[in-house]
Amino acid sequence: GEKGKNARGHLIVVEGLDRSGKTTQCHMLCEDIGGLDKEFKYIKFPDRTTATGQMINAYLQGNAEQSDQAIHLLFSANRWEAVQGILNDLRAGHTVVVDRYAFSGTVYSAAKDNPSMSLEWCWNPDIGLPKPDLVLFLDISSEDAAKRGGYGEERYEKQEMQAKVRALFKHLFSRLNDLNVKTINAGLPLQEVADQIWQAYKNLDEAGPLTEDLQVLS
Ligand code: NYM
Repeated sequence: GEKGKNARGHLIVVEGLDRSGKTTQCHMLCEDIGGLDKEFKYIKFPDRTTATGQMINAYLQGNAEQSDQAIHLLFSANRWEAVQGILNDLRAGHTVVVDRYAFSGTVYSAAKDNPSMSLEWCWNPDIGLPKPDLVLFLDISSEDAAKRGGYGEERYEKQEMQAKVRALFKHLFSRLNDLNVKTINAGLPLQEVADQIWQAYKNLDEAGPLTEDLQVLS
């Protein structure tokens, strides 16, 4: 359909465990959006290229230590520093596809079971970030994820941690009830997952141009 001049782009977030196929699916989604002759932008968090991203990368690879609180806030800062760029793209009418976001930020930190970091505490620094129009949660059991060639060498890539993260994702999404979350069985074959993601995107796109202002996470 014709896009109104003031229509903003959609903000779409893809979330899930390590090895759930997020990055592959983001690329397939972007390719299909581009195929409709629409402009899109792909963003991945953590963005390891920035100053905060380099600190996060060193932490994840085991080359630097950080307190649980400090690394949590660095992950959040790594999103906050990207906000103006995301808003500019959305206002230009581009679809923005985001690979991990505040939801990963909250559940990976909460899964550490640090008694001073409740789920609420972990969510707090991301309050005010642009709110996605659609969250695609690629759900896979930690057992099935582990079968996909095994986890890597980074921090958090252990099955016990992943099982906690999965439970916390479900808990967090059940609590954020004004959020548009679509859970997709990521244990299905690649193309079936891609088809379901595409259907969810089409539903959003066919609902018509977005003229209202973007909301924020609360
Ligand atoms: N991660 C990712 C967090 O702990 N907090 C965050 O805010 C984000 C965005 O970083 N195991 C974790 C999840 C992953 C790790 O992500 C690196 P990726 O998508 O593998 O680069």
